[in-house]
Amino acid sequence: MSEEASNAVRRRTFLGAAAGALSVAAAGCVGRGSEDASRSATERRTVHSNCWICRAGCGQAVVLEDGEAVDLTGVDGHPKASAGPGTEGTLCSKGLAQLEKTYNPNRITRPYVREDGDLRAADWDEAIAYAAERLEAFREEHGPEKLLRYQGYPIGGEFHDLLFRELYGAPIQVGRKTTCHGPFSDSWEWMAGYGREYPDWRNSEFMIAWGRNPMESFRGQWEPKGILEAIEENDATLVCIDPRYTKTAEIADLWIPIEPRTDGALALAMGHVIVAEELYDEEFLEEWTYGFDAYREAVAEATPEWAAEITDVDAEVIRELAVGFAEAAPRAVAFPWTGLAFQGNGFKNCQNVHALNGLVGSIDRKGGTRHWQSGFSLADPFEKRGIDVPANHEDRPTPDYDDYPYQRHVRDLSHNAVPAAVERGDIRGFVNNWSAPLKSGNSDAWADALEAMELVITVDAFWSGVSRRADVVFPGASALEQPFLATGGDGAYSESGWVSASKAVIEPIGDCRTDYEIYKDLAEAMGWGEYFPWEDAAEFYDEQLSGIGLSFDEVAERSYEIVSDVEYERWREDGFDTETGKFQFDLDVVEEYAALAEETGASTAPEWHPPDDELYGETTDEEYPLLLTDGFVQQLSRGHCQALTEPVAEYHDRYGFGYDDYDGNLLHINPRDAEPRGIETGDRVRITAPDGELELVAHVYEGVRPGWLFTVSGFGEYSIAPDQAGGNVMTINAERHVEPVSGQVDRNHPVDVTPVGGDGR
Ligand SMILES: Nc1nc2c(c(=O)[nH]1)N[C@H]1C(S)=C(S)[C@@H](COP(=O)(O)OP(=O)(O)OC[C@H]3O[C@@H](n4cnc5c(=O)[nH]c(N)nc54)[C@H](O)[C@@H]3O)O[C@H]1N2
Ligand SMILES: Nc1nc2c(c(=O)[nH]1)N[C@H]1C(S)=C(S)[C@@H](COP(=O)(O)OP(=O)(O)OC[C@H]3O[C@@H](n4cnc5c(=O)[nH]c(N)nc54)[C@H](O)[C@@H]3O)O[C@H]1N2
Ligand code: SF4
Ligand SMILES: [Mo]
Repeated sequence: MSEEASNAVRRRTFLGAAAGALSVAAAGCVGRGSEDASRSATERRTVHSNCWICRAGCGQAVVLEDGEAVDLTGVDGHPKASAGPGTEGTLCSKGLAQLEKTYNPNRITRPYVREDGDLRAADWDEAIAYAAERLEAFREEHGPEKLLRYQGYPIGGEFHDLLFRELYGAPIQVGRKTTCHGPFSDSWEWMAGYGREYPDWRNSEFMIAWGRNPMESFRGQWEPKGILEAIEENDATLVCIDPRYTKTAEIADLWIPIEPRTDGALALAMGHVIVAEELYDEEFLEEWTYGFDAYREAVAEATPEWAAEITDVDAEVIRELAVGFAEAAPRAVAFPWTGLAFQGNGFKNCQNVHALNGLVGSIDRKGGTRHWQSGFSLADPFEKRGIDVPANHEDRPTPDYDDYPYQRHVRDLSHNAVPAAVERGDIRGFVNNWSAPLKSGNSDAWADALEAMELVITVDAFWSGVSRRADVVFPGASALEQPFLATGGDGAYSESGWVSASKAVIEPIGDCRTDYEIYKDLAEAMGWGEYFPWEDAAEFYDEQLSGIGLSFDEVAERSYEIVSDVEYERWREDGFDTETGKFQFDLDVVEEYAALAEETGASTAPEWHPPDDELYGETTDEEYPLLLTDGFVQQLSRGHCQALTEPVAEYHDRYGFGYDDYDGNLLHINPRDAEPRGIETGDRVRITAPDGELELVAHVYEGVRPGWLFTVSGFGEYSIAPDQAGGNVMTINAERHVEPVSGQVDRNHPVDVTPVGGDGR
């Protein structure tokens, strides 16, 4: 390799992340080396892959040495790894940690089956035969509808669906909408008619990261880079609304450490100003919206002074924020995500934030929100081969959804309703693909439920609360070990659709297998081999890509391809895919929501509901005066990197924390809450809540709002962290912690904190 090329692969970190590769290579865990790689065993060479840690799929160049991956960098110009055409490709520190992940000594590298109560190692033939037999017996005894499907962000998710939904016939999956984004995406879908929006940061002039932290929790490098470019080149304003001082807050023009869960009130007050001062987009409102009268009525009394009392944001600041946003529109975007989605009153809060974009007409417009669409369709490999896939999951009996109205009207099971469904006997088995559900909601009840289930099958790379309780554990291949295909209309190329593909660049470690192989082998053992005729996933992807005249090999060779133009303002031609064909401020026309509202008394109109201990989340009181939630930092994923040394060390370094004695998550607590409780940085503290308690180590810090506590998810009991270090906040979560419209887990917990050990405790 030329010196220039080898230098090229060294410039690699974004956001100051440390390099993590070398210590891994030194650890001596060597891959077997792929066929391809072993031919050039004595050379270094660079091949393409895609990072899948945060499921963004940043294109990466992987340096192979003797068949082992030794270095990584982003691919220049890649829609996810760069800021756009001609710009440098980079990976974040989590992406770089893939080397450590791949060669991590704690990885599960062979199948396991349960025998006489214990898990024991098995070979593949035995594990597949055992799983197939147990699945068949389960179906005969209980019916396929008693098997619950669950997926994280797997690479071969469609093959899991094919096997367990279409062929086996299991109708129910607990999806992302009750663990990640239900309130945010349901409200958007009902208002704008499409499931996902994304901010057109790069072209924006006024960006509100609203309960979002895109400088740390980005979906590909294009997001933070787009924001930085918008600031530099468009002189854009960035506002961060977050009770935590994040990296987004650090670079923002305005940081608003709002009183948690009052976001909907702030949004209504901004709407009040925009309506009162007639700063809205008149043409858009008249021609393209439904329910503006209801909106006008909802904001009539919602003055900045009213909201100031609720939100702890100065009325003048609210006015300035509203005017700045409206004046920059349509190049203005207010974008919420998990900060609002994880609230018990999150649906209403998201509805009110989305409404602001409608009010100023920044819908699918340059610099506003963007419709997540690719502008092209791939071919259907089943159709190409004349394979008629059955839909055995259809018309299966579903459980009796008496417990919660959202289950009757909006979606099947919520994550938090699973343990009760198991207790009732509605669910008796579980197939899991790359997910760690025991950090996502009522985890103690979930752990008991997994133990009570008759059959648990999982694909995972590490020992987690699920894999430890499984009857069959299949060791999955990581991103470097699998072929990959992603398509997107979200990325650095705001006006283009793209595909990105890569081959497996190393052979799976140990006895690990790709997702496709696992599901194909299982299907064959169950008599469904005809539905998996492809040699490997690469062949399947190749047939998909033939629909746009590309081959898998050529895209993998180049890493990505721009394949379509995606115009803005598609609604001008197509209208909105909603009940009224328009952007909807009032959701009374949405049948499922109207039915739910009638039953619960929730309004479909844009309103704000405070937490009320009944429907919309719990309130703090004298016994539990502080509010605790968890989330992400740049260095870690939700529950994916906690087994790795480098990302955890980088996270601790960031807060100046010595990590020799403690490998877990830190409890960020404001000095005003810490001092009266005698808590100092480094102290072990006990968090008590109505439904349990947990221990963490305190980090006393001005960067969280008084009265509010924050930690990082994915540590502690049931996690993949070595020795389950740290604390799992979801051990204090309970079935009732659910947002009432979407069924999403509510992750806001009233708690108190005391130092461990002192004062007789
Ligand atoms: N408490 C709490 N819970 C949350 C969140 C939170 O902030 N706090 N966030 C929520 C959100 S937004 C989301 S999207 C979900 C995500 O939740 P999940 O989809 O469950 O994702 P992860 O927790 O990252 O866990 C992924 C699992 O994949 C495994 N894994 C890692 N690498 C590989 C691999 O290469 N191959 C295979 N086969 N397996 C692998 C890990 O061991 C882990 O068990 O979590 C939600 N749950
Ligand atoms: N580093 C990293 N990046 C990721 C992921 C990851 O695991 N790690 N996961 C990916 C996934 S699955 C997702 S869903 C996205 C999520 O992307 P984001 O939604 O941007 O993720 P968070 O960092 O959780 O941002 C939510 C912010 O809301 C704040 N918040 C909490 N409560 C409130 C409140 O009441 N009001 C307001 N206004 N703010 C509040 C939190 O302090 C937090 O900073 O990130 C993606 N990118
Ligand atoms: S943003 Fe980071 S973790 Fe996510 S895909 Fe890109 S490199 Fe991987
Ligand atoms: Mo997520």
